This record gives sequence, structure tokens and C-alpha cells, in this order.
Amino acid sequence: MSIVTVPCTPYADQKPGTSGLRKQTRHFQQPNYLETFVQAIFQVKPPEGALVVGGDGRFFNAEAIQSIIRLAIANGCKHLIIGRDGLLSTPAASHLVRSRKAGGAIILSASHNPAGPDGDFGIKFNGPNGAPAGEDVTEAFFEASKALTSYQTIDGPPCDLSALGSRTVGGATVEIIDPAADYADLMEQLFDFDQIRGLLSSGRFHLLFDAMSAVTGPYGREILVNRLGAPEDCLLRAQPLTDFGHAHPDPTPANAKELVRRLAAQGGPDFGAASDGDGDRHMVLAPGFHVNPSDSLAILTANAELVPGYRGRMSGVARSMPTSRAVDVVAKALNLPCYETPTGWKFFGSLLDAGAITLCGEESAGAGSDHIREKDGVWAILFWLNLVAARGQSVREIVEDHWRRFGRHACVRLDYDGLPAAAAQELMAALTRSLGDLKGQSFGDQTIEGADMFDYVDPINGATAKDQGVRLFTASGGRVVYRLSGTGTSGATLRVYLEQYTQEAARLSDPAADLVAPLEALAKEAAMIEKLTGRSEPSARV
Ligand code: VG1
Ligand code: CO
Repeated sequence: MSIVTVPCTPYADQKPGTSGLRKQTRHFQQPNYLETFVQAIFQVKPPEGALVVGGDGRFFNAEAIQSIIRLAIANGCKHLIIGRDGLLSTPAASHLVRSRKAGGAIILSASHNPAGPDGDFGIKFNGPNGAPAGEDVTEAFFEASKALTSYQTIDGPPCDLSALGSRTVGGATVEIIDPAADYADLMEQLFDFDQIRGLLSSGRFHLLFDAMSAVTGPYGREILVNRLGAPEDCLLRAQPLTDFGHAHPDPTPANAKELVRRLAAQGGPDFGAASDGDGDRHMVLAPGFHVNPSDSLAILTANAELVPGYRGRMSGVARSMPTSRAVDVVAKALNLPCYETPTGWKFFGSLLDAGAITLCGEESAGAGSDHIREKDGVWAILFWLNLVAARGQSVREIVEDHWRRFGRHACVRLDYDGLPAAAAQELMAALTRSLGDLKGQSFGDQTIEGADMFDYVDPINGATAKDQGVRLFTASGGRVVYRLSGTGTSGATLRVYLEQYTQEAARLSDPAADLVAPLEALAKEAAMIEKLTGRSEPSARV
């Protein structure tokens, strides 16, 4: 086997967004597109120690991994750790980097975006702490990619990824591991598996887990069935498919219709759960009830003492800025520091490494802790199961108790997809210019008390991130946030986050949409959304 230098023309658009480089699959399939970006990664971060590689199993995953193996070896990597069949959930990859003391990971996923030749693909790099590379590093990848005129690879046949064990390829060790084993061991250290097993085998409690034909099927089987004794039929869509069964692997009730239908049926399951394409997001459902992800973070924080892995060791919490302030109220009551970061898990890494926080999360169905450096869907679901078992209450009772104690932050996100990029940018620019004028203005019975642009300074390393979103605060405890998505692959997506706090007992269980309705009207008017985009209604409400 010999090293080959392949000449290439650099691409000008390999700028990573909120979570790595994400593009339409066809875009990734252009000649040398993937290879150019991977070479740029190695240029900035030459392989040191082992490299963990895996992905969510979507279309193009298998080919991409073969290319990465060849480039890694040609660039001097001596040890690759790869999930069997190229599968690794994002949280499992983060854990492997840490537990195997690897130099980093390359993770292939477009997360919750649909897959297939007409879907999306993505790639990201995580450093030796297991966390997604920070903006300084991803910016360096982008700069390197624009200047590349060749990449290094090796020739030789494709590597068999289906058999566990190690083999030598081009002088390097390629180790194929069971993607779920180490991760399941970690979960066993954090949660009270005996208590959860008691719940799942009581015959009185039924769980249904929807893996959405994505990466977490094998994790669900190993943990819920093999280790916790749940019956095999507690798994839905547990076989990973390259096209996710033509479905959208974003864990929302709308994308999990069968799960929702089964929960609503007479004698159906008591607890429903799902995770996204790469296994880092979570959804928890009960019959007729959806746990809002911002509430999920607040409730996990409020109940952390019930979980062995967190008892007596909560140092602080963090949430991304658009995430509701429900966790802030809990942190205050528990006397814990609470940090507000920009959107994207990469901003939690420094706080986690410094021990400043133990739990953190995002409104986009992400929650996690210092056990790894990614958000973690299966972890969040197990956390909830541990709470249900420890408290002897249903999901709904736990949430409603929480609202009675802390008040409720009802929240809804409006997504305006597929906007022309220029119009979306102009809307944000106009809104930013009008911040001074908006302060003190009233829309219906809502008055804007504060208005600003969120700029962030990392309290640990001083890194700055400017223009992370516009925030409006109302006199009645409401908040509206506007920002543009950094994960989309066509046009621009405007996200508008509405949040209304209430402690009024009679309204605590009202539909979130009703509670935020006055804010929705304000949000649309204050930013002149219809005038500037031509859209009177969002493409989706989450
Ligand atoms: C979205 C979410 C953000 C999340 C990111 C990656 O980003 O809002 O909270 O961290 O996706 O999630 P954006 O820029 O489109 O709003 V995933 O599940 O791709 O790892
Ligand atoms: Co994801």
C-alpha cells in the first residue's frame, strides 16, 4: 500500500455552521468534496493518538468512512477506532474519545435532517476532550480548505467494517468495536439500573422507544432490552436504515406518528421516547402529553439528587440563549450558578471541562451532562426513567408538580424555512437597527421592556461570539428571540422563539400556543416578518 497525492481544486464553501459542515448529500458527493474537507481537518489537526470514526448510518456514510480511513492513514494516523458497520451515535463517539484517550473523532451525520441522495449529509470534528471543535478551530478548517490543491490518501481495497476486532491497514491498526457496549457501560454507572429494571419488569409500566430507523436502535436494544429487561416489542423502528425509512429523524410528535398513536390508544404504553438521526436529541412523551425540551432540562436539574451519577455533585447548569429560562428558576432555588451560551453544543465544552457546570441543554431537544461533551438522547431518556422509578409518579405528574413549584415557561418556536438568504439577513439587520426604538413600545397589551443583541464572552477562556440573536423582553415576563439557523442546507431559516412565564394556577396546564399567543403577534409585528419575507405564517411550529 502506498501513499498517493491527489491534486484537487479547492471548494470555497466549506464553512462549518452550528454543528459541523452540513450540505445536501449530492453536494458532498461532488468529486473530492469530502476529501478536501477531511484533508483540511488533518492539516489543522494532524492525527495524534487514536482517531474515532463513525456516523449515523445514513446514505453515503459507508463510502465516506472508507475515504476517511485512507486519508487518516496517509496523514500519519496509526490507530483508528470505528463503530461496527460505520455506526456510532454522536454521544457514543464523544464517550469513546474520552474513555480511549483518543486524539479526536470524525463524526458523520446531518443529525435530524432527512437522509438519502436527496437529503443531507454532514461531518464534524471533536477534539481530545470529546467536544465539538470550537469556532477558532472550525474557522481554521475553512481557511485550510480554501487553499488546498491536493490531498493525501492511500490505495488499496476497502476495509471490512462488519467484523469486530483489529487488523492492520497500511501500517495502521483499524479496530472495529461494538458501537453500543462502552456507551451502555457508562449509562450503567450513572443511573440506578436496578430501580429502572424494577419499573420496567413490574408489569404495571410500559415503555415504547422509537429509534426512528436511525442510529439508536442498537443502543435501545442493548440498554433497554438486554440490560434493563424491557420486552423486545418496546422498540419501534429499531433497525438503522440508510434513508431512515424516508422519514424525518427529528424527534417531534409530528415526526413520530406511530409512537403518538400507540400512546393514545387504550391500554397503550405509559412512557414514549424517541431520539434523532445521530442520537443526541431526545423526546419524552406520555399519553396525550409532550415534555417540552426546555422543561426537560429544568426538571432533570431539579431532580438530579435522585440519580446516583449526579447526587451531591451538581456544580452549575447552562442553557443556550433561546432555551427557556425554566432552568434559571431551578438553579436559583438550588443556589447553582446558571450560564447562558450561544446556540450549539460547542459552547458548553469549556464550562464542562472546567467543572463549572454539570448539566446543560438546548430548547432543540438537547440535554446532556459532564459524562461526555455532546448532548445525549438516550441518556436523557434514561434520566427520565430513573426519575419515574424513583418518584413513583408518571411523567405528567412530575411535570405538573414542577410547574406548581417553579411556575411554567410555556414556549413555542416558529421556523420560517427556505427564505432567500438576503431577505433573512436584511430582516435581522433591520431588527438590530430598531432595538433602541423597540424599547418601551407596546404591541396589543404587551410592552417591550428590554431589547438587545446577544453577544457572548466565554467565562472560562474569554472567547467571544457576537451577534448570536436578538432578544426582546416584555413587562409581563415574556421573551422573544430571533436568530438564523446555522444547520440548514438550502436558503435561510429564521427561528423565532416565544416564551411566556406564568405562575397562575388556573393556566398552568393550558396549551403552550395559547399562553404565547400575545407574544406571537408581537414577534411578527416587531420584526415586520410578513412585510420583509412575504410569509404570514411560519413553515413549522415546534
Ligand atoms: C440547531 C439547533 C441547535 C442545535 C443544532 C445541532 O441549530 O437550534 O440548538 O445545537 O441544531 O443539533 P440551528 O443553528 O439550525 O438553530 V443536531 O441534533 O444537529 O446535533
Ligand atoms: Co442530532
